[in-house]
Formats: sequence, structure tokens, C-alpha cells
Amino acid sequence: MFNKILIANRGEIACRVIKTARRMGIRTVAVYSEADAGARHVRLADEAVCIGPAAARESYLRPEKIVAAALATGAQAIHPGYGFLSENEDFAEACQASGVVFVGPPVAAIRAMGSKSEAKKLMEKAGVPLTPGYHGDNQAPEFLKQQADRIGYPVLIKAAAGGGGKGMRAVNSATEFLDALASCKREAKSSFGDEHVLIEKYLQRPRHIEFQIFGDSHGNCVYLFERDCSVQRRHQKVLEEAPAPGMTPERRAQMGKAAVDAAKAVGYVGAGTVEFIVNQDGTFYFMEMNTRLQVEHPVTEMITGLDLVEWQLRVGAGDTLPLLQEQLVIRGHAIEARIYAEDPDKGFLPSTGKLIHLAPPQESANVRVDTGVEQGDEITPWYDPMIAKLIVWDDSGSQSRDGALARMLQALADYRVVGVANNIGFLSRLVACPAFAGADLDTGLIERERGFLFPDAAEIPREAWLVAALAELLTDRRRSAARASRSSDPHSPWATTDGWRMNGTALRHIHLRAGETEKLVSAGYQSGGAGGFSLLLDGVSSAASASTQPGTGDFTQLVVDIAGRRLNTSVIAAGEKRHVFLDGMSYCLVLVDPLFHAAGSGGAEGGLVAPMPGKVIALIASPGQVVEKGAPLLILEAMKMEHTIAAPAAGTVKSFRFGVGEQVGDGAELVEFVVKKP
Ligand code: MV4
Repeated sequence: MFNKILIANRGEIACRVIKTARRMGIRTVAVYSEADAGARHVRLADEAVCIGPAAARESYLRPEKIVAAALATGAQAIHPGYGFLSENEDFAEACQASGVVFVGPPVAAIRAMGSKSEAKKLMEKAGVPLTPGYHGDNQAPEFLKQQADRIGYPVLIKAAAGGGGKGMRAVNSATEFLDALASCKREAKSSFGDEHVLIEKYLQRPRHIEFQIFGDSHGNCVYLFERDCSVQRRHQKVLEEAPAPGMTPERRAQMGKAAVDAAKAVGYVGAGTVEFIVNQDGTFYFMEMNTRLQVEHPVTEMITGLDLVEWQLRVGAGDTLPLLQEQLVIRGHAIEARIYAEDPDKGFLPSTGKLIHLAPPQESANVRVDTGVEQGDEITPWYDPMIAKLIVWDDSGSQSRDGALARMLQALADYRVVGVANNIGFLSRLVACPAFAGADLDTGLIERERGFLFPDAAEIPREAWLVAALAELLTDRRRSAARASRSSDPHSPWATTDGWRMNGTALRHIHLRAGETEKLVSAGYQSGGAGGFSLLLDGVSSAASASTQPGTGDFTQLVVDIAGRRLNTSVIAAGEKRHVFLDGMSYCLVLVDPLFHAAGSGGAEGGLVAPMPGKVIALIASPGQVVEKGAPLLILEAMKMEHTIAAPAAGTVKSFRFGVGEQVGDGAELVEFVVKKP
């Protein structure tokens, strides 16, 4: 077995490989670009080598740099992960030529599977079912039209050099064929430099079911069952699961045998995946073979209880397969969701920025998080904006898939991300949508369920506004307690925030906005010191209280009771934004300080002006005092209500323009305030 390996990748897969290597007592070398100097995979590895600038073509896609790093550190093998150079035959060859083991299939297998038409010929020879059609060299339009007529419409014209859905055209009738063919050939010529096409029977509502296979260098090869990856968006997998819903033992054995025959046909060694396109009636056809460990391999690991990276390392070191086919058993059901920093409301545009708050769900035997980032890390535009893969597993017999669905919904609800847009809400809706929950699967599911998956801007529930207000009230309480503890007069009535006043209780007004909607939550303090509030929102008053988990300095775990309904929530502050996590959904509200209207520049410089006529009834701060953001400065009585005017930022109170009892006009400057320079 190797005693040191280099991982030629980054992000979650690099971290994942390091985790297995460490468990096996193998030392690890990470490679990183300048943009990844502080990345998690670098922190987890025993050693790390910088291989160049941020751009992947200058770093992670440079075989010579990676091989040089392996030689320089004495790594005996290189694990390529997926993507980057994992299916690059030149890289595999460069490793071999340098005496470094490439943890993957032989170069010949990569080469054979790299050409779609070659792959299909190999499969045909191995007796693997191909989609009914014509894949030959005769490209005469009339001949191809005869083939289409023979196959029967609808047919699919596919560019032989295409892939991933590019260069495909469905033709529904004979009259359309020749025009569609000409157009396909023109596109294939311009896109791929090769106008060869193949004609296939068009499968409507197909499923994508792939089989994990594993071969060793002693001629053994097994299948580790299947994964259903039909839920895709623009040919990118979104959800994957194992086993495939509706798969029968007989069909599984038939497809598994076909997959193993395909692998043996190319002398396959290592982890590989044979992809099938499957009709709703279960008839299946070879689609393509991938010569790498796939992103979605964890669902296979969860239902078999195996570690496929350990198998890769053992087989790479020349061992025979750890288990034989008859020793492999499916247990339970697993589902994986790919969590991305992308904005579903903006066409899934990638979102970059700092992960201000990142709290994955608690891991267990049923919940696994494979991630390459931690709170405080940046999602940069240089690489795939994956935050993590969230995998759940349930083993409750015939209800295992339903159990896995419930666990996924709960885990997604517990996944807190603040700082970048993300697809967690979208994933929750996708897992909950009747088609997915009911296993009514096909590659068009997301498109078909658009109405459910992309609802109009969801109404923000009343509780979300109230939870955000409660977090502000708790913040007030903490600030006042902190100030009182530092004050020379800690028992001053102005130091409290229970709203006590000589003539009754004051109301604390919290203005919040979401998009175009602005709301005011007026908080009255409930008497009796129970720390409860009475919250008035949209004319309805609710008794409410809140408490944080002891010892947590922030509100990541805020337990609220609103009108007798107890809720576990989180409120994460990021500047003026308040991210409220509630009932598995998240809402972004903005704290509005209606009384802060800086004179002059409109920035935080200048002073605080009265937004309405009123009377100054108390000066709380003192001229010359240095205050924190949010510190109460004075109380203005206006519209029969008391308004606390708070510091808009950390800074110094230079002077008050009015004394207690004085009337002030609308727009009058109340405080000369100087914001602390950053
Ligand atoms: C097909 C097909 C329907 N009929 N072939 C898309 C890219 C490549 N994986 C093959 N693809 C398809 N080939 C026939 N004869 C539908 C697709 C297809 C698809 C297949 C698998 C996973 C997702 C897909 C999304 C759109 C279309």
C-alpha cells in the first residue's frame, strides 16, 4: 500500500480523498492554486504544494506541475478526483512515465471511452444493448432518412462528436427530417469540427440510471448497484439516489451484468460508471461510460457501507477487489443533494463572496456532509461554486426512500448559509415536490414541475418578521446590559430596556424591509419582568418571547415562543441584513433605521435629523461620548409614541442641538454625530 499520495484536485473531493487516506494511515499531499492558499483541502493535508495562479488552466489543469509536485514530495500515487485531469489520458500517461501510480483506469480504457462512437462499438461487441438506431459511416442524407423511417418517429439526430446534450435534435415526422439533418450537420461542423451524426429512436421521458463498477488488475470486476440521476438541470445532476426507485432484482442483475461486460470489454481497472438511458417501462440502453469516480459516489457508499476511495487505493496498489459480487448487498436508501452557491431566482447564476455564516447539519450515521469550505471561506469565480454535497441514508425497510426524503428535508432545513445566494430552498422544494417524492422520475422533471419549484416570490410569513424583531429586542437587552455593566451608574433607569416609563411603558419600534415590502413591529414590554413582549404587526398583537441556547453569542439557535407556538429558528445578522431561518426556509429581511437621515451627504457623516415634528424628552448619551452602533442617544416623542434615536454606527456624539422639553421640526438636526473611521 502507498504511504504517501498526492490529490490532484481541490474542494470537497480533495477533502474527501484526504479523509480516507488519513483513515488508512496514508500521508497526503495537496496541490493548490494561489487562490486556494487558505482552502480547506490545504489545511487537511499533511503537505501542500502551490502549483500556480488561480486559473485552472495555469494550475489544476497542468499535468507537468502536478507530476513535479508528486516527485518533489515523494508521493507514490496521484488521485485525480473528478473533473480537471481525471479522464485525461495524457495525464495518466505522464504519471506512468514518471513512475507515479495514476489512481484510475489504464490509459487504453480512458482512450476507448473518450470517443462516444468507439465506446458504442465496444459495447455492441460486448452485447450491451444500444439505443435502436444507426451509428454507421454512411452519412448520405437520403440513406439517413431511410434509417429514420425504419427506426420510426420521433427520432433523435445526434452529433457523433457532441456530448452532454449538445448537438441533439428531435425530429417528429419524415417531412421534417432532411431539413433538420442539414441543420444538425451545419451545427456539428461549426461546434465540433465534425459533421458526423447518428440517428436514434427518441426515448420520451427517459430516466438516467448508472451502474457503479469496479475492476482490479487481476481480471475481477463487480457492479456495486445503481444510482438514479434523472433529476438534472441543463445536463447537470441536481439530486441523485440509490437504489433506483422501481428497479427489480432481475433488471438490476441484467443491467449489472451488461455494465460488467462493458468494463471487461475494455479491460477496465478501478472505479467506473456505466450510464444507461432507461424507458419508463424499464427497457435500457447504453449511453456512455465514465472512467472516473463520480461526484455522486457517496450514495453508493451509503447503501453498500463501503469506501470507494479505499477500494481505489487498494486496487491502485495492486490488491484484488476487497469483496466478490455475491458479498455485495444493498441496505436502505440514500439521496444526495448538491448544494451550490448559485441563485435559482437569477437563472442559477453562480454567486461569489464570503461565507459569512456556514452551519451544516449535524453529521451522523444517517447524515453526511462532504464539503470543501468552512465559515469565513470565499466562494470565488475561479472554480465550480459547490458548497457541499449533502447525503442522507435511511434503512427502514420498504419505507427507506420515504425515510430518506424526510431526512433530506430536515437536513436541508438545518443547513444555514449566509453570504452567498444558494440553492437550498430550491432543493427543499425539489425533494418535497410530488413528482420526486412519488418517484415519478425522468430527465424532464425540473422543467415539468417549474410551477411548484419556482413559486412567485414567496409571501414572507408573519412569524419571520416577528422573529427578526425578537432578535433585535434581545440585542437591545444585551447592549444595555453591557453598557450598564460599564457605566458608573449601572442602575440608571435609562440603562434598562424593559420600556419602563413614569407614565407607562414605551414601545420599541423595529422597522424591517424585504424587497418592496416594509413593516413596523411595535414591541411593548410585558410587565412582570418575565422578559416577554407584546408584538404588534399589521394590527395584530402577539405575545412573544425568545431565548438563545446558553453560551451561544449569536442567534444561530434562537428559540422563540409566538402566541404559544414554539419555534427553533436562527437569525444571522450581516450588516443591515437579518437572515431568518424558519421552518426549513430562509428569509432575508433588512433592518431599517427610519430615524437615521444623515444631514448633507446621506452617508453616516453629519448628524441625525428628526424625520417628523416632535419633542425631545430625554438625552441618554453625553456630548463627547464614544458609542457603539445602536447605542441609544436620545428619546423623541412623536406621533404619540416614543422613539429611541440610536447611533447609526460606532462613533462620537459631538453635541445635541436641542435640550429636553424642546420642540423640534421635521428635518431638524438633532445630534452632531461623527462616525468612527474604519
Ligand atoms: C437521448 C435522449 C432521448 N432519446 N437519446 C442527453 C445527453 C446525453 N447524456 C444523452 N442525452 C439524451 N439522449 C435518445 N435516443 C435524452 C437525452 C437526455 C438526457 C439523458 C440523460 C440524462 C439527462 C438528459 C437530459 C436531456 C436529454
